Amino acid sequence: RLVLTDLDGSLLDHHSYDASPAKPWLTRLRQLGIPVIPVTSKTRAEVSPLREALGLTDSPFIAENGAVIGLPQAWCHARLDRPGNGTDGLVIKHVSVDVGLIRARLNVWRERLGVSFTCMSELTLEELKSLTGLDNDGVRLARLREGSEPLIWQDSDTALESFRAALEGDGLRLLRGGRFWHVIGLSADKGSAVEWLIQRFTSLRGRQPLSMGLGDGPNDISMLEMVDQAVVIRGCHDLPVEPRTAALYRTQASGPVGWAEGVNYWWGGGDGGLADSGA
Ligand code: 2M8
Ligand code: MG
Ligand code: MG
Repeated sequence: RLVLTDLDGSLLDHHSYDASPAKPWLTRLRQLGIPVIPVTSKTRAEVSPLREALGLTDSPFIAENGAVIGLPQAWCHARLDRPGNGTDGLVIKHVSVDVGLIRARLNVWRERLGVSFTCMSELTLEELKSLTGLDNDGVRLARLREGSEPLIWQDSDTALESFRAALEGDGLRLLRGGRFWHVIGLSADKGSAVEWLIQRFTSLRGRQPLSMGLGDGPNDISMLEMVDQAVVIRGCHDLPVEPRTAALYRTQASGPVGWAEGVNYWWGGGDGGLADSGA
């Protein structure tokens, strides 16, 4: 089995970034050897201390909405991966377009279309802190981007559609996160990265995993459509999250309380639960 999970607003509380209510399930899954894989808009630099704090260092992770994939040794393929080009012996795969190119194209379209937005890299540290509730260290790590740029849209919905079309011509797309729009390469999203990881698991273990996915935002839909069992966690804002999948559970609670509710729904007991499966 595999758990693939969004962080902000899902495993972590949208405001406090706390994961405590999910801890009993995290411990149980670790004891059973079931990987819990972060699939997030956050950067590799942000994910690294979180993996340590949440006890997820044996799991791979997907950062920047699918633009960056990190693999621990046990997930590496002797023939396909060059050994440990990342910190902690991790193999890092960059899937998308380099962030420098994304920023350059954003500046071109801002001028040509005359639209208004502010990129995360243009916000002052103080602005970013008050917008996200992150501390000094948090915003510093959030700005270390490799394959996607978050931005705050400050123009009309019509202008947003022209902007979206212009970006598509460049091989770029817009994804909606909790607070920001994220600009990323067209080929990258959470769903494609999750599909890639599930294939990797299957080729290493010689069998398909049963996969559960949990998320609260529109950028989680592609991931939720890729897994066997999906959980939509109640969001803090009214964003439509409508994955096309039959095996879907919507939680009553939001954040990590909803996360535990979702895992409990699918794997807590009864048919398909962990108690009678031996994982
Ligand atoms: C951004 O991501 C969230 C995820 O939904 C958002 O769009 O609101 C990212 O920039 C991430 O790196 C950062 O940690 C987070 C902080 O709230 O915001
Ligand atoms: Mg989220
Ligand atoms: Mg997210």
